[in-house]
Amino acid sequence: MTAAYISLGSNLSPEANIPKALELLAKKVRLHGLSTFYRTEPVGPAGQPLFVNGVAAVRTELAPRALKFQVLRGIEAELGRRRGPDRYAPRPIDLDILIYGDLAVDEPDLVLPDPDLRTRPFLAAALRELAPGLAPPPAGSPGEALPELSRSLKERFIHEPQAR
Ligand code: PH2
Ligand code: MG
Ligand code: MG
Repeated sequence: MTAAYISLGSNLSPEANIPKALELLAKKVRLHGLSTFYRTEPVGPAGQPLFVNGVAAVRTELAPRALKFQVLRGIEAELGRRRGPDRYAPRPIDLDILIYGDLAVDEPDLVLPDPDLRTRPFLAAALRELAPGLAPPPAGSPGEALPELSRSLKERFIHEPQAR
């Protein structure tokens, strides 16, 4: 089993799509921790809806490429995401591997740890809650914490003591 950390982001009906994504994710990996979820300003072009972002702690037997291209991309497609040329297009759900064990990978379609951890304070802050030793110091504010949503997601999806 490998410990991995997966980021969730949505700026199309996030209150519906984040729980749906967690439900599907929990069928494929052991989901054992959830960070606070934050409402965040869109990174990139302005004029998009605000995002909700958070991080899940999981354990898995899946190799990183299977986790990304079969499981995470499969869930994104199931929730209606269609990938086009605009990598900043609003999306019902985006699932990224932030950390996979102690693996470092630098391939055209997979970079681990996720370099966005260094530039997006909401990712570093959320990961820090689950794995303080693995997160870079957040460079700036993570955004507005969403305590109600965060609590309800933990209640619904986390059945073991929150552990790393
Ligand atoms: N993802 C993007 C582009 N911009 N902004 C926020 N706040 N959160 C995201 O997850 C995000 C984004 C595409 O990678
Ligand atoms: Mg992303
Ligand atoms: Mg992605």
